[in-house]
Amino acid sequence: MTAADVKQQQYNAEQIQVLEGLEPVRKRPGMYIGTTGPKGLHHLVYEVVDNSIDEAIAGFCKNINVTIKPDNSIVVEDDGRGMPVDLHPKLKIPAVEVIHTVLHAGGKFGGGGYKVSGGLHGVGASVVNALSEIMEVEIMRDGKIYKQVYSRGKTVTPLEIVGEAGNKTGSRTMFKPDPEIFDEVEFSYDTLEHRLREMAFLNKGIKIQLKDEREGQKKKETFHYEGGIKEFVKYLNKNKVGIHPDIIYFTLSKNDMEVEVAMQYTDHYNELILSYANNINTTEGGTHLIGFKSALTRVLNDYAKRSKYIKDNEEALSGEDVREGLTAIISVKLMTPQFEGQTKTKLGNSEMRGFVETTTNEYLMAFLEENPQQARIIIDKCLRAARAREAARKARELTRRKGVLDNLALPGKLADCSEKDPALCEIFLVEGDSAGGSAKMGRDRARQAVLPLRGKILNVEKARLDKILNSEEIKNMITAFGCNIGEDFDESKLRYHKIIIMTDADVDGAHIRTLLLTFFYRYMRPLIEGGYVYIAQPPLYRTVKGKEVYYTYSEREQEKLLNEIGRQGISPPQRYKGLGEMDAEQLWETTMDYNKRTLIQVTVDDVAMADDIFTILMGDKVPPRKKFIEENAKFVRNLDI
Ligand code: 0RA
Repeated sequence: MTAADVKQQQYNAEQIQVLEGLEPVRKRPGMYIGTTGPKGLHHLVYEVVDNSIDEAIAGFCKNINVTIKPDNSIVVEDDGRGMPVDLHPKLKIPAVEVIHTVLHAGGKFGGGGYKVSGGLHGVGASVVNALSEIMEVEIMRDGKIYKQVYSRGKTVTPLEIVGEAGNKTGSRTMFKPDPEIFDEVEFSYDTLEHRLREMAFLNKGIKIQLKDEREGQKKKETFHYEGGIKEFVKYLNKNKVGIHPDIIYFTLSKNDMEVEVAMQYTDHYNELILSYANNINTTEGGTHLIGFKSALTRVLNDYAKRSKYIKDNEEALSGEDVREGLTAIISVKLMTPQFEGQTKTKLGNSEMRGFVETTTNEYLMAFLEENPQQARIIIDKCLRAARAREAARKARELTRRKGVLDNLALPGKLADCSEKDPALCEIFLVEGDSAGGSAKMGRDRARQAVLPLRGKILNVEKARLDKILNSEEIKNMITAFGCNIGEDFDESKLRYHKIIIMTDADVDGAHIRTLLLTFFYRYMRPLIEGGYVYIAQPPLYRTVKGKEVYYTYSEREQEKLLNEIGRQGISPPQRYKGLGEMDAEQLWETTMDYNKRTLIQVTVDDVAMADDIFTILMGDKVPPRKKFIEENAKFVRNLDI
């Protein structure tokens, strides 16, 4: 092949992409926005908002308004320069039309700029057009108001001047998601609120307003944080107690890279470190996080040794010790982020590691030296963590030596299954010995194991590991699962690929479920992240009419059933007070039978939110817990994280 052939081929490829337009996006939306479920739906909003955020980061825009309209369309307005309207040199159509009708044109608007923001998929406005039944853009620029309409990826009207703008500038985008594409087109205020608040924290000074104009849910909030991620840390710690007064904050820009860190220690035992690259929550971590963590361990050890808090012959603080109770935000911005990992949320750029590490080394050391009182509080906390960890290690070693955590010594209360392939096995964690007995009798002995739990399990939110390992119920679970906990967690040793929590459908049941989830979340998080944890759905009512037996799972379902079969000639419906009232056969039929049961898979969409929920539900501040339960009372029965 000659060089000319290669050129010709590239040329053809470009042509084909332009000619194809946005049809591929409509054919395979999942490739561009991940899913056509609620996540993908909300992603459309973020794509549009991201463009305005970029305009703000470039320094031309202060205000962004997002409105949910009564017909479930979205309007995003900004007071930036207004999208460019000049003709594209090659395509001979207005730049704004290129942005909205050509795939991947979102990255650059013709100038030399680059997108700092850019949603997870970073696909831009054209994808939003492709997946909307209607999209309208209005631009105020050069004293005029321009308007263009698109639909399902295509241009509907040419760019027109529709009015005078005076000296005002800005962009307004309206779109309505296409019901042919999305399973559900209803926007959630809470979901948008969460992401827009996060955006406002990450981009200090920008004012983002969210308004809901739908009937019955009218609401308006403005997110505006001059303190940026420093205020983010304060917000995350609102239900905890900060143990030193200042939120440590530093930032540095160099060679097209920018890092910003805010951190504060709390009286809690768990760490909450959120990392971002170009405003994207890197839940799988990456080089920036590694750089931060190693600097943190190093600086605190160096300082502690130099200040004689740790003597020469004493052991150094571990990474876990220096992160206990820490709330931190690491936010980096860079030109060409490389996102890796299963969900493309792991930053891969190797240059970032050294940059974050050196910056953290320098600024954190300076903070400790300039604030010896706060430094002392922090080092004290780390030393206490180290001592507790040592006690826990000894406790664990002891239990190991006694064989308690060995595969050989499965708990006596466990009725194990005979199948050995973990992928085929499940374990039911059952509230109470009586329901445990029924579950043991009713189960499929080949693939279903049963572990009865007696009473309330220990609240791990208020205890350190050494105490946790003294709890009989917790030890039983650890041994039964086989995968150990914390640093020693080993997914490959997990003995069941479904861990099913089966508790009563009442307040106590909900509490036990929350205690279990807290334990898994804090000490076996990969269990939840790997999708191994489920919640069983036992029925609320058993109704007999003639020879037919009906089971229903909610008040509403029961009402519906009674309306359908009639109220005559039925034995008074039996409302189960607990699992213990079901016999083995009933429990199998309703809750354990693979073909009939419903299981809810527990997922963590949002680490900060989950941390918040557990802190509130299990922590020691009573007023926020009361408030949370009042606000969420209707959800508590079905709480997953
Ligand atoms: C002028 C030039 C460029 C972008 C914009 C204005 C602009 C785009 C958007 C999208 C939403 N709101 C907006 N406001 C302004 C191009 C910059 C470049 O390519 O360097």
